[in-house]
Amino acid sequence: MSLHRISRRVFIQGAASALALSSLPGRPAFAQTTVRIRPEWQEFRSTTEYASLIDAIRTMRANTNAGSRSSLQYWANAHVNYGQHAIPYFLGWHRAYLYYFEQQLRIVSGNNNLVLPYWDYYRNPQIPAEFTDPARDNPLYLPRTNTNVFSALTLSPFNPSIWNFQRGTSNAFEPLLEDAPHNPVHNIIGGIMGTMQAPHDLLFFLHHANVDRLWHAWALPDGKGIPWTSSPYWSGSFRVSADLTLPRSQCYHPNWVGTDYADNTTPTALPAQALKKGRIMRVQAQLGRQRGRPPVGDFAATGPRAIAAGRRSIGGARDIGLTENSVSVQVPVAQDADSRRLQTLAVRPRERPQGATPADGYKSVVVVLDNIRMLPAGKAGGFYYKVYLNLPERGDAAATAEGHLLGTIGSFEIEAASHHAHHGGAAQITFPATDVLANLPADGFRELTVSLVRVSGNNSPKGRAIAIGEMRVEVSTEEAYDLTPHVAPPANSPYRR
Ligand SMILES: [Cu+2]
Repeated sequence: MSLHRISRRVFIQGAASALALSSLPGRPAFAQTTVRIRPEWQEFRSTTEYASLIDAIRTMRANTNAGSRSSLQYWANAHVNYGQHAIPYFLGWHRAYLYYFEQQLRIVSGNNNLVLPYWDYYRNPQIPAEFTDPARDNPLYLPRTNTNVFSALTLSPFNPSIWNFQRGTSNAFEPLLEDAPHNPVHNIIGGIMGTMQAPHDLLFFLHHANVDRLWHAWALPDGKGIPWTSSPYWSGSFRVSADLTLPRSQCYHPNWVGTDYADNTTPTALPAQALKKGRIMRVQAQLGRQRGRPPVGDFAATGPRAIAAGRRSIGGARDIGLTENSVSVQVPVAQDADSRRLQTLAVRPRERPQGATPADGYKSVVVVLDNIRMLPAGKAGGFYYKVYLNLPERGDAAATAEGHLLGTIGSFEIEAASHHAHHGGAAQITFPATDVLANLPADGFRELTVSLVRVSGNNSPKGRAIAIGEMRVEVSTEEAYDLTPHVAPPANSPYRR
């Protein structure tokens, strides 16, 4: 297999340098002439580059000068201060970030052939053994809460219906991939991986190389719904750190940052751990077959009210504590007008009768987790929650759960939200719910139920781990669907070759 890899590398290097990349309209003038193949960890560890990577990480961990690009602290700070999470460009920003970090690895190691390997947890969800050996001189070892990420995995982003790219659109890949497996891999591992300081753990970079690979694999062969580089979407630059920027458009395709992957296929099945003790684990969570939704907790209701311009709460509940047990939260819809709004919004724009527009200018529904924070029992991470809307009360909730899923929450998302909140402000996590609502049977909408299904690893904590000040359902004047027609990339796109 390495023979194949080497010949491919040589071919790509030759092909790329022979092409006058900058002469094509819409294609940015980038100087990348070498495309290096990032291998999977199991292959990488037997290459001569392995020792260079270990050396570089040992050096960068020992360097405590946060102002130096040769310290891991520099990269952790860049991620904390400039990382884009739960907002547009999650994938593009991290591609730029890996590009510069990989260059730094080459500088620190002095090995110009060094590349970042990726960890394909869809093949092996167990953290590679090199990372879990607690020997004092092992620069890859850090204390982590769990060592297997099987329960973080999902095939949802690779469903053929997921064709759009940008968030704010239905069927969009970027927010879906960020939501899972990206966030839950951070959360299930826990320790520093469950925080914004995650780049202290080399596993962060293997995880993100895999996320980047999955993006490219999904986009093949035709670029799917990724806007072409002439779109305003790609104008401007990413700020990667205090002193590094990269044109956004350069992150359209991995070759433009000098990267390709040993395997460019999307996962088609969950790994073997899916079959434990002869039993198929269906939603990898506590949603058992024939069990219905988790029991409804006893929470104080909050009333409907205006939240901000264009945002209205139609009801909620306050002081919700999340433990190792799953729980459902009931949201009464007290006002008839709000029930009617939900009824209107539960029909996708293309399926609405002609002329029917959402009442009062409200165009979307969101579920807001306001003033959400980690409690001491949850600080070491190692768990997350899947958030569902209106799971069936009885019967096989697991069978249809996918269509009810709003997203996931764990320490990683909560910390990211805290960074976005202004000084002393409350962290808020918002899940788009319009498209999920449109999947539900229209039942009058007198009440909504949000279920928080706990997903644990082998070593996850017990007790109150997360507190939510208020969970509420809001209608908003923001558009839930992108109805602009998609323009296919031109013939000179690397996704058209
Ligand atoms: Cu990440």
